[in-house]
Amino acid sequence: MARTKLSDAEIQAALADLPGWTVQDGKLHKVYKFDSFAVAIGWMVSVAVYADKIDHHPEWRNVYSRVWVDLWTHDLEAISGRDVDLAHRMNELAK
Ligand code: H2B
Repeated sequence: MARTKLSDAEIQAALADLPGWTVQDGKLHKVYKFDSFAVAIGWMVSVAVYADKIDHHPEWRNVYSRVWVDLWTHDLEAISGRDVDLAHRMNELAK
């Protein structure tokens, strides 16, 4: 999807297909819980490789086996299709 601002309706439609994701403070938000720190970091590295490839980078915070993620497009100060793409990839890589 393009890096263009999504409408509220488009965001709600996208969330229906993104288990665990919500909108919080205007950003796509999810907290991932993994089996260990090593698994969490491994997932973050996999996500980081993809994020850099598509030039779209997450805001996130790791504590032990949890990762708090906020996705939004700072160039637009909005949620865009690229955030939805990255959220899908994060869920896929967490399976
Ligand atoms: N990541 C996110 N999440 N939002 C952006 O607006 C953004 C980005 N812009 N990664 C990119 C980098 C931009 O700064 C570069 C120049 O393409």
